[in-house]
Amino acid sequence: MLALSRRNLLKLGTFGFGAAALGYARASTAAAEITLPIGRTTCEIMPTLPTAAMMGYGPTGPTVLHLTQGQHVLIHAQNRLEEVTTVHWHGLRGPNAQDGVPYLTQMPIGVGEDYTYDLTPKDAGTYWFHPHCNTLEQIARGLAGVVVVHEAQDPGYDADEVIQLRDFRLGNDGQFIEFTKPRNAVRGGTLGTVTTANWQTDLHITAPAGGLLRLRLAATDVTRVFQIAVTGAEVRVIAADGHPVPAPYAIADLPTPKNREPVAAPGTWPVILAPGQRSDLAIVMPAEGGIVTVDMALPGGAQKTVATLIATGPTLGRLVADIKPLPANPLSEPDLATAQRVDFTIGWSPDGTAGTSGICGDTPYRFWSINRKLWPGEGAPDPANPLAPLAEITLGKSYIFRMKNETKNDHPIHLHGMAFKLLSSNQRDLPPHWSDTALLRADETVEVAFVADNPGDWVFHCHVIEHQKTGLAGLIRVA
Ligand SMILES: [Cu+2]
Repeated sequence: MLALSRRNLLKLGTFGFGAAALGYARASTAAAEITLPIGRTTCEIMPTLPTAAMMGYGPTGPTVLHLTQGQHVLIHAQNRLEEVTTVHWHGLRGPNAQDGVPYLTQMPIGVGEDYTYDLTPKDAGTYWFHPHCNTLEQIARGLAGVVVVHEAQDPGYDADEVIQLRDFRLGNDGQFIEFTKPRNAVRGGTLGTVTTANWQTDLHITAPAGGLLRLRLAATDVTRVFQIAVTGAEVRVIAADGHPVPAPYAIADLPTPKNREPVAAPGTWPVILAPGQRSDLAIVMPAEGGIVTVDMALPGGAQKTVATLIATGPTLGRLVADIKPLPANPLSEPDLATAQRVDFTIGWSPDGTAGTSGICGDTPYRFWSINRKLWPGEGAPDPANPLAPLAEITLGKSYIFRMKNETKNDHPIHLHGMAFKLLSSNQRDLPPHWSDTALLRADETVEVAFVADNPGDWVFHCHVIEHQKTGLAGLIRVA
């Protein structure tokens, strides 16, 4: 279960205490309190070239919090950075006051301050957490962690592992280079230079031979859209964006130089993970010594292995027939017959500039908009000009959000506080599932439906963080 790597680093940076104190990384599922230190760290992402000035949730690289469905937990965030931050719990449906959005749901956590988040996860599955303040720089420097919410009843896997997929923007010396360029922010975003799995370029994980491995993939990059496949084993997708799929399905092939747009075989779908999205895979591990690779698509039909799974020990003899649907989460089924439709157009900004507060990493540029409206940024709001919601919707009613991307860039659109059901795309056959982050590809229109069952002001934004920071964000008010 331990998702931390031994090869990865370990300088204590500003944390000032050793890994032994960090019960959070592998908290008992019975833990009711977790300490989440946030500070500077150093990590060896590129071999022999430690990257300085990273930020981490704890000093030991990628962090996984283990919670249990329905179990109350207090998470004590300790800000030991030299700047303010917050923690947003991506996909966890909780009270608005625990959502971690600066000025909207809480004041930023000041330098040296502590802040306690009070959560009781309604849903089992794979979620993640990150700052919502100076978001581009803080995530780019390493502030992203995974939340595993275990089912109240053990679903019976022989092993359970997490892989965070993300890039770092490093120069040849292993040190950070500029995180954003305006000419990229106005297009697809600024890609990282080193693609990693759990902050490593050559991740190896062992799992029981012949066993059923639950592999939780989380795309926590600020820009890159991953397409993933698994080679060397039978595999089924069992959950997407945290929530179980009704019927586990096989993964479509990756593009190849000969077949750049492969047609998915019936009953299979590609695993495409845009920033913020997750996929839980059930993998039947091969016999002892067998090798399974997790591969990603590269431009031009090339492929690259991002992680290697190695089968060890006497075979457990599990079969693909042993993969069962996970128990459904307690989501409210929208009533499509009475649902009201709300239209959103994801587009360019009507106005390229905006004032900047200088707080929370605000930028002077505004390139993007939703319904031609600009998000003023994560900084302190102007009291004379309070944030107007993009939509005000009624608690308890069903809605269809029709999201139209009128641009040529990918936009993974994330709604805080609630999960929605994917209904349709004007371009693709979508696997049936619930999500909190819907990817809109170029010129794509996607419809999602949900019950507005969580009151509050919820942020609705693109998870390409340069897009979010330059206008592609807004508020949905549920009251
Ligand atoms: Cu976007």
